[in-house]
Amino acid sequence: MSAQSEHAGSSTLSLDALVNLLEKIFLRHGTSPEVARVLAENCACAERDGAHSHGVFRMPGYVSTLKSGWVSGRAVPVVEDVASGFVRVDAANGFAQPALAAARPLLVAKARSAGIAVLAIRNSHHFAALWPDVEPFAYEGLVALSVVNSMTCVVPHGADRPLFGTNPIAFAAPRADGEPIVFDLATSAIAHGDVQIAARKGELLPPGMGVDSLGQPTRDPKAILEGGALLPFGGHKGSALSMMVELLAAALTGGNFSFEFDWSNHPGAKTPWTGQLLIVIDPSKAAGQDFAQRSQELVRQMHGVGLRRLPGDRRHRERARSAEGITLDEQTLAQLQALAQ
Ligand code: NDP
Ligand code: PYC
Repeated sequence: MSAQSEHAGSSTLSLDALVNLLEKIFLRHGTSPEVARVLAENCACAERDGAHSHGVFRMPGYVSTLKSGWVSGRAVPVVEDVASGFVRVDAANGFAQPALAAARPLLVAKARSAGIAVLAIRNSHHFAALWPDVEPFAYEGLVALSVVNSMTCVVPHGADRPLFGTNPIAFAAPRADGEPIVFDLATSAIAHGDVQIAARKGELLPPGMGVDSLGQPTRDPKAILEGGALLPFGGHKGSALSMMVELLAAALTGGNFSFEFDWSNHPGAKTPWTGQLLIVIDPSKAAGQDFAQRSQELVRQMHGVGLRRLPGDRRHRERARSAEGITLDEQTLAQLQALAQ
């Protein structure tokens, strides 16, 4: 397939062509080549997998944030080997993904030797989907869990004002005959990115996602974005998980809680300045049968009781479809090309 083909109203790009275009945008806005590559791959892979709230939709936000001086696009993460099962990274006010990339070899070596290892990233900005951070570990036979906190926009269950971020949790585990088992979910009823997309399209949200500036339930995404707030998923249960994410991703790493940073002096800043935690486990150290066989058996049983869709199935279907190329509408492609100029 050629790098780009055109159809009425849309263009289809190969993954490489999209990565190259996004990389150009990051470089054009002052990031180092290393940061540009990592973020471009992350964002292009989200688009490829149909994770639209964190695909190319995010590029204008990355650009306005870089322009605002809020984040350092040339940060060099500082990796610290602090204990047999603990790695710390100071992302130096840069993005979390390059910090993870810098610490990854040490983290994996520790997980394999100690059976478990923690990576605590602080002073970092995460503006992306979380599954790309955990899925690669499962392809290497490891189990991985990650949490990241974001920006105050979620009302804790039982409270009347926002405090928590949308705080996602992602998990990945290998399985014997198939793609790894991966889920990645915001602890808010809906991701902030999806509220922005609904507002742009002029669509109403399902009930129970958020409140307006007076704290009244609303289905209007604009009312949520303009002074309103989101609710946790699952009432007190999602709220407890969101609290846990604040503790693990911020308190434990040395990063900011979602309510602790103030970007008001940086108009255009969109990336939360927080922290991220990863826990990686080597299941070969565990008792019992091979873990990947056991997870395969669990999936078999789930299918046996009628389950049609595992978390991750939709993404992998989209990924397979994107082997033919990633389709962008003309307006989106033109916007990306303009950002690269
Ligand atoms: P979704 O609710 O769309 O999906 C959550 C998970 O559930 C996914 O693993 C999804 O798999 C799976 N899933 C969805 N529907 C079903 C179903 N019917 N049956 C089985 N599994 C299902 O995601 P969210 O809206 O909660 O989050 C969207 C993204 O936003 C995430 O990638 C998250 O990391 C990101 N985010 C990032 C933040 C940050 O600070 N960086 C903050 C908040 C969110 P599949 O993917 O295959 O559909
Ligand atoms: O979609 O909630 C979200 C989000 C916050 C930060 C990055 N994405």
